Amino acid sequence: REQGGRATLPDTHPLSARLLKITADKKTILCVSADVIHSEELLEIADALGPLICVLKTHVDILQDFTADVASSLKGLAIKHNFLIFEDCKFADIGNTIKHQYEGSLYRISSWAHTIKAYALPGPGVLQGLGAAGKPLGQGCLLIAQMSSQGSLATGDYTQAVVKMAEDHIYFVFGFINVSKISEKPGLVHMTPGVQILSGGDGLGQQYSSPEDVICTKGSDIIIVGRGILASSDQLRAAEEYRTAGWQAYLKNSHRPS
Ligand code: UP6
Repeated sequence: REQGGRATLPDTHPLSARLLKITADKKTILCVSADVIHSEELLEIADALGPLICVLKTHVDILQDFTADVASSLKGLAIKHNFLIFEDCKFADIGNTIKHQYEGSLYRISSWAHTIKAYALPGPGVLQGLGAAGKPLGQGCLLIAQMSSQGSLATGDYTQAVVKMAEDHIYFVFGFINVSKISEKPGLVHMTPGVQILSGGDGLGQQYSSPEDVICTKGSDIIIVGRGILASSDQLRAAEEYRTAGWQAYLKNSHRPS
């Protein structure tokens, strides 16, 4: 089933449906990870690369100069270019604490990020806490089922338990952070970080796979690319290269749900 078809299945989370529709409409499965420390640069990236991406991933806690205005500008750019905002604050605490972290603090993440991601490690209270704040706003959550980093402990039985938790909470969870496809439910979206056209690592544990490997061999849906684009002297050209590589891999992918 093509992305647009998956989007219309009855048990597909509205956010999955929206994301799959964006990928089909814009012909892109590229999520850019805008890991920069200045808000102005973040907004420039969002505006310049917005037409090429389906998701913009932020790390708001590495910004040196975040303000509420930055969040509203980001929201405006997400509407202008039709992408989702994914704040990559990795929540892992008891439900009550992460509810505060998600809706409160300086960042008020639930008011501007369509999705966040969480560790399943503390148990389903994580989703109760985040869901209490995010569900009424129409936001969703990705569960970290596997990690791209070397020696990750999120493997085997742990990964299987995360899949079960996601499938039990599809009212709020709409997908995974994963290395390879782990659920057959077409409404759950698989998003993979650690992507560069040239494989290798960063010397700090990150491991890279190519868009073709991630999509065609591992069966994922979305490629998350940070430094592969950000470190380029021509970010627009690099983003176009990743958009094309990702979309060609998507078209070739025999694993895509049918
Ligand atoms: N990220 C990973 N691996 C994971 C989960 N998240 O790399 O398992 C995030 C990092 C970073 C981005 O926090 O924001 O994805 C990858 O950036 P890079 O492409 O520059 O390595």
